[in-house]
Amino acid sequence: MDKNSLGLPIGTTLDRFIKKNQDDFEYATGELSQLLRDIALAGKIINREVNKSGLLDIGGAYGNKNVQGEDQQKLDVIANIRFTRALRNGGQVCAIVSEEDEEIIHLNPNCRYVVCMDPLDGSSNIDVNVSIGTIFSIYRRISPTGGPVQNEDILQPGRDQVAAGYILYGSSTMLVYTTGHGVNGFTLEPSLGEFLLSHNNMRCPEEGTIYSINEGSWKQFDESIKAYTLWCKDQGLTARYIGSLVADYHRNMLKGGVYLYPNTKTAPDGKLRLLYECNALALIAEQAGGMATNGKERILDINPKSFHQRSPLYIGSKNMVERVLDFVQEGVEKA
Ligand code: AFP
Repeated sequence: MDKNSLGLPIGTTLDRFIKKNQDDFEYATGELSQLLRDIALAGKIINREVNKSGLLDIGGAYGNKNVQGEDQQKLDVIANIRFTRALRNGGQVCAIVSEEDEEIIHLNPNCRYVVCMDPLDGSSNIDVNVSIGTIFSIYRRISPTGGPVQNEDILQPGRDQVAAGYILYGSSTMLVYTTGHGVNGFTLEPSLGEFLLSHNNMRCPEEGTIYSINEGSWKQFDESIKAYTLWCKDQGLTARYIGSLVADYHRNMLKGGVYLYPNTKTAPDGKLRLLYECNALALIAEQAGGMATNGKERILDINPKSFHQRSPLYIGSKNMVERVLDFVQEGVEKA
């Protein structure tokens, strides 16, 4: 029987897996375990909404713009509401930073955990029935419980995440997460409504053949990124780009590949958000043996300055990310 590092077989329910994980930590209080269960519950609710989005009048733009100035989709708004409600009702979270809200959402000040999330990433793919995802990062607050949450509780480097993960709404729905002891993936069994362990101790191949970048932005790229992309073609690598970070990342983690969202002429800090996109995936990548960098430093070592800060991202198979770095750093030397 296939066993993971906790000695639990494939098919184990997420609940049981979380409980066993908790039992292995002497001083665990169960709060983080409950929080992970709350996130899984919210994920099931979003999954239900996503699956019927073509049937109900919830697809399409909402008419508002989010803090990034992008059109909000109705499902983005629904996912944000559902997640916030699940975390509020679960009672383990003192504050949320969400892609959809400019300000911190303050919850129970007596709780120890902060959540940064993108409730529905890749939302321009909703209306065309293509994979989308939820991304979450969990931090322990620094300021004492009882008082209001401070900026320092949110603006922590990614290496201080206590847990991180994503939910991929794809050909099946998967929850992938880490608490810093490897990465495990759970597939939703829809008839049971349970996430079951399907991918234990996930590892990202060190080398791969896939590169993922929006080449439509070619004219905006630095010369080093253009050179890297040409090198990929020269090597006969395979280009794959969905435009949903979670889906692109997940494929590359399983098959071996690199995802690039560089800084461009029009977006000098790139597009992706450090706190609720890059950090979570960077922790998962490293825990799976992969690598994540902004071209200058490890993503997990960046000290965030603002909630909605953007960052370039190069992530995936270790050797492939290192090769991107060679090009980027050579470009810096030439400049
Ligand atoms: P949307 O949520 O606006 O679709 O953005 C998705 C995303 O943040 C990330 O999931 C994609 O990898 C990336 O943006 C795609 O950006 P480009 O359209 O510029 O390639």
